[in-house]
Amino acid sequence: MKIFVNNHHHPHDVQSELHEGEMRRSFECPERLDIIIEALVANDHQFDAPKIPCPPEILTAVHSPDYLAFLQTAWAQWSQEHPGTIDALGFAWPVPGLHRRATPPKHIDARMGYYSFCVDTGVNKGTWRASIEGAACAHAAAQSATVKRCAFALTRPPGHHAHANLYGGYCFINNAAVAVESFLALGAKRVAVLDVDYHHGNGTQAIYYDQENVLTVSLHADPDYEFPYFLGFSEETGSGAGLGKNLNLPMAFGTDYRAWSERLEQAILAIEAHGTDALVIPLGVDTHGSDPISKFTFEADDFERMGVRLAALPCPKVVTMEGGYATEALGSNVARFFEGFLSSG
Ligand code: Q9C
Ligand code: ZN
Repeated sequence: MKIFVNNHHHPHDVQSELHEGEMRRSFECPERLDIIIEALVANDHQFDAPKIPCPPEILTAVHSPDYLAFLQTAWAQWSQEHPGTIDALGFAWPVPGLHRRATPPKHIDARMGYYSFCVDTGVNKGTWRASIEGAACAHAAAQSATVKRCAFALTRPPGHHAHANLYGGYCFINNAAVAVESFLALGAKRVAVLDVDYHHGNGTQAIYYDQENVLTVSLHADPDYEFPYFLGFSEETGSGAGLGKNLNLPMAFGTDYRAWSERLEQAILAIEAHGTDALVIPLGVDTHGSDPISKFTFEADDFERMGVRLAALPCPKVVTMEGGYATEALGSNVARFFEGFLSSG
């Protein structure tokens, strides 16, 4: 299995996250990726860097052109308006009732809110480069998996919270959706996304909500009590041609792997019924009991069990790296997942 690693993530090191009413460094930090790489090196894995950028037609299949243009220029615009600052953060949002104009706003402070959905996600000088390299990793992973059955896009920032025209939840480019579009461009007809991160994959759901050929499934903490709060409920089943092609499996705080894995079997039945010929797995290990911002109770062994179970699904698979913030456990949790995932050959 090839692992496509993002070698341009370090400068995306956001110092400003509003957490429990105070500012702190982001939980989504560069050490995360370094720690995962270290653990995979210890397990004799090797790494490739993507050889080409993600093709523009793949990026624009996932994100709107104005959103991509915003992301690419946000830091330049921000630092011109606010010289000497280290992070760009939105603070005003066009919530319903405040928003009648059809056109995007001009001022960078307004644009930060217009293209985001929460205040936990800062942008800095390195955000665009890190994000676009992540898309290259996801694209390369889909190309590799089409030939060699599976591949891993080892990248940060994560992607599954990013919508077509919104960043948030530490995510900017939806790498899982990039892998979906790359699979489709390579001839896959019926793709599924199985999101095992602790948080609902709201961005991926939204991107494919009305699409019949892409099934989106997410197992996650109940959004009545957990981020992203406004999407991820079980009654969200898709719309239009995509009706029946979105499956949300929300679970209570304290959920352990035994209970979670029963919902996983339900997810797998849906993936089989879809006639899936390529699978994308947004992998978050923030389900671990020691995660500082999450409330499931998985143990290290459980990630290996999960890997074994997912390996049994018979189509080409791309795994994308999403959340996981317990820096002591992060490396071994990801390594254990791949011990299971690759154990049967
Ligand atoms: N200050 C992923 O796991 N932010 N994103 C919590 C606490 C939401 C997590 C706010 C967490 C987003 C990819
Ligand atoms: Zn998460």
